[in-house]
Amino acid sequence: MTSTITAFESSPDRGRGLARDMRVRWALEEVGQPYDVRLVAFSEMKKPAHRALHPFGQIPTYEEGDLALFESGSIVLHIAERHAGLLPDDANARARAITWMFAALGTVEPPIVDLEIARLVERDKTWFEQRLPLVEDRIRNRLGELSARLGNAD
Ligand SMILES: N[C@@H](CCC(=O)N[C@@H](CS)C(=O)NCC(=O)O)C(=O)O
Repeated sequence: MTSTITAFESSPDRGRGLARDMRVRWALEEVGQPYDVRLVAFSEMKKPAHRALHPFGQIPTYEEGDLALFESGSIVLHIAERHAGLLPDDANARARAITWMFAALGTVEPPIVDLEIARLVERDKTWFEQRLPLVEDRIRNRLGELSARLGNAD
C-alpha cells in the first residue's frame, strides 16, 4: 500500500532535505516502498485538519490506510518493523539499534535543534551572542561523546 507523508510546502531550508520528513523519505527509499508526499503550507499546519493528524501541528506525518502516525522516530520505527532491511533480525541487536534511534532523537538531536532555534528566533535578543557559545559547546560535547563511542565502527 502506498503511504502518504507530509512535508513543508515552502521549507526554511528551501527543500535541501534538512526538515524531518527527510528521515522518513530515507527509510522508505531504503526499504524500496513507494510513497506520496503531500506538501503543507505553514498556514495549514496549525488548522484542525492537519492537527487531526499531528496534535502539535507539525510535519512529518504518515498515513497508510487507516493508520495515521506522527513523530519522525515513530514513523521510521514503524517502517523498519514492517519491512526488512533497516533493523537486524537478532533480538538483542534489534534492541540495540532501537536504543540508538532513541539516542539520536532524544539525546543527540536536542542540542542541535537548540542552536537552530537560537539562530532563527533569538538572534535579536540582547543575550544572543553570550548564549551562543554555550549552545555550541553542548553540541560539541555531545558529538564528541558520540564520536568516542562510534570510534571506527560503521
Ligand atoms: N519530534 C518531532 C518534531 C517535528 C518538528 O519539529 N517538525 C518541524 C519540521 S522539521 C515542524 O513542523 N516545524 C514547524 C512548527 O513546529 O510549527 C519529529 O521528530 O517528528
